[in-house]
Amino acid sequence: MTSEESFSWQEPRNSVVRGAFVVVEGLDRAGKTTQVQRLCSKLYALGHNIKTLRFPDRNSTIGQMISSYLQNETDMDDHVIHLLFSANRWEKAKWIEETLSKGYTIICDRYFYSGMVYSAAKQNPSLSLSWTKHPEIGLPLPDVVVFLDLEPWQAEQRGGYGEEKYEKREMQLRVRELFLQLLKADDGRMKIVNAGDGMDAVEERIWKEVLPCVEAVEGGSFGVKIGKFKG
Ligand code: FDM
Ligand code: MG
Repeated sequence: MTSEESFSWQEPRNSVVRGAFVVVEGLDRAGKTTQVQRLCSKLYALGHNIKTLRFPDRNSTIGQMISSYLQNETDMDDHVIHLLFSANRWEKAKWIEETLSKGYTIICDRYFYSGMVYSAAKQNPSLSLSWTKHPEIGLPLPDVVVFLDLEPWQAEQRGGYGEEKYEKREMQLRVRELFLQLLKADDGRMKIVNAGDGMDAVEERIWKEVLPCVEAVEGGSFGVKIGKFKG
């Protein structure tokens, strides 16, 4: 049973001011997919209305172009692939806003934080971290972002590593540095979680960061309006 099948069809069971927009970020093989599923199950068991999302969304036409690039089947200019990743989010922007307004909390596996740091990590001189932000401006802003932090050497020891384009030590080291740089400049919505230990410990840490935020947003403390990324 995938998280998509188990969580997407129910009508909202609880009436809330709006759903929370929760993003889980991290390096490749940081355990995001497992943790997203666990988080959804726990929230759902408590009666929250939940939907999941992941980027890249490989189902759309743009998503298929991205997938082919990641699998080294096609090559593209660094700016072009960056803009496709961003377009892939814009395809879902309206759905995100409507779904949150209906009272669903969305748990999202990667978002524009990945978009920015993976592109900037390529060290293309005309593709700085600040350049990468521009196409993301105006996208729905998450209420909380959990960054699952681990050292690239730990990720490498996990199954399936090295299959896709960016799963290389040098790249992952720069991605991690850039994630940490974003965290330093952040307004407090990004939470760093040590993801180097066992799955249960990591799950508990994520829960401590996410549950209070979900309860506050659903209860109305963050207002009805969904924020927009300002760059
Ligand atoms: N990735 C992901 C990007 O480079 N930009 C983006 O905007 C997003 C959402 O795609 F290496 C990278 C990160 C990762 C790859 O992601 C595929 P998954 O989560 O491993 O499927
Ligand atoms: Mg991957």
